[in-house]
Amino acid sequence: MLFKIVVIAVLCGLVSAKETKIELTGNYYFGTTTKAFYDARIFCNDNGLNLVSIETAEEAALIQSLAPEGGFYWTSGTDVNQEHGSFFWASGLPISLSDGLWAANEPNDYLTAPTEVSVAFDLDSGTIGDYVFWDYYKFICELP
Ligand SMILES: [Ca+2]
Ligand SMILES: [Ca+2]
Repeated sequence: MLFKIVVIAVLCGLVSAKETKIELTGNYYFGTTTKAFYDARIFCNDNGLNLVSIETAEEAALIQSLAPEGGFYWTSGTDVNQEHGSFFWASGLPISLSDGLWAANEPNDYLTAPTEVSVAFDLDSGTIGDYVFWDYYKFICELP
């Protein structure tokens, strides 16, 4: 009997953990804590979302207008499983090096990082840059 109660309690815990409701702003969720890139990606996926793909300058401006605060935010952009320095959004679109979203002198970390690098969005300047994936930043999730 006690065993059954424990099993039920554990199962309920698992279910409620999966059903964590996070409040979206438009199509986005602005994470308030900082996480390493892969932990941020897992957090979004566990909530039925993806890390944000900022495909256009218009979307960058929209995100700036919706965000509750400035700072650096992880996006879905990464060169993992690609040629080093070849960046893609989770949506599948490539992030061209001639893309106007890149900050001056970015991307640059891919030139020296021993592993893949990922893309963070600087909300204050509206630009992106590459950073090592173990850096801690806030993050933005987006509805798939
Ligand atoms: Ca998007
Ligand atoms: Ca960089």
